[in-house]
Amino acid sequence: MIPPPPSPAIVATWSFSLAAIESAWISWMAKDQTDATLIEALAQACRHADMDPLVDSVGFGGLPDASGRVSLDGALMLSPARFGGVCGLRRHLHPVDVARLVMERTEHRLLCGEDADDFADRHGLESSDLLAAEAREAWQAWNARPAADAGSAERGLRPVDPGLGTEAGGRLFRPHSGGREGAAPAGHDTIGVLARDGTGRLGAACSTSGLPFKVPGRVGDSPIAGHGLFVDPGVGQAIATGTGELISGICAGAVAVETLRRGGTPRDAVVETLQRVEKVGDLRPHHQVGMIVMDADGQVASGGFRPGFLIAIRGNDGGRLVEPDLVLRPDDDGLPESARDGLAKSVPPPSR
Ligand code: SD4
Repeated sequence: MIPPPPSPAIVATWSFSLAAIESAWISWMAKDQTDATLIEALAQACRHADMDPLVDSVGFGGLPDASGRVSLDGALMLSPARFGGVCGLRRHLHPVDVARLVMERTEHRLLCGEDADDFADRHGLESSDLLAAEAREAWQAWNARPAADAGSAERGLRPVDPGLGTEAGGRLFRPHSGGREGAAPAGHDTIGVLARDGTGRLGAACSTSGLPFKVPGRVGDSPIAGHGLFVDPGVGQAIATGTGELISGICAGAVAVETLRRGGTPRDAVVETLQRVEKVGDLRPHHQVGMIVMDADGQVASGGFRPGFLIAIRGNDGGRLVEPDLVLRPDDDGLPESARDGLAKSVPPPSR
């Protein structure tokens, strides 16, 4: 029997992505399925999140670095040969659009900083101010906090998806108090998107403002192939979100797709990747890693290192939010045993 043609699908990280992939889906499904329309769907989903000031993790609304300036990272990938990434953008709101230009108009894979902004200018992309008023206020509060509190506030920032329909909207970060209620302060995270069209074509993209109040110049996993995303046509694809230092440290995207290549299922790939995170051994209370893995047939699995991760899915049967298939440490909402000094290395106190 001839199997039915595979259905197209988009899956993405965190509940704020649901509106983003819905918008991309509508336009995508109105077009022929080509590389170009797949790329456009990925870029459109990311642009949607970039533009929402209530999403405090991506684009406009993203939290700034320790100097009070926003910097954005992002990437687009169709295969190991068709990849573009960009990091440290300070003037362009849509990293995936710049990454697409890197992929399509250069022989390079990754551009950074001011030169990446200049490159975007030369290709006609508009500059804009990236710092939303709410993000500026969050930075001012962070910057003004008593020196004695340095470390404690950052230690509590762990991405916890409030779900749809809550007042927290796209805000993922809240002080880690052991409880799941309460106002969500400004925070951060990434939109990561995996798409597969009806012909089996794969593609991934991500856009992020990175860690809040990060050391200026810090680059996370999102713009790097094999770290925050990886696509190997015929094998599968993966996207990661959360603490970029952990994701990069184990090359999470590559690990996940290599698990598929060895014959593992998407669930195997998620488990293996999260277990490697655990083996890193320097886990702090604010650390989180979320993974989504899709194989070449379109089977999807997702997982979080700790509770608080949600996945958005859009297919022919509609859009929905789902809990991850597995949480490696389901009861771990408190201090991990490896937390020693409680000062997040990736988010140091201000230098003053
Ligand atoms: C990063 N993983 O830069 C990205 C985005 C992020 O929590 O902040 N996730 O580390």
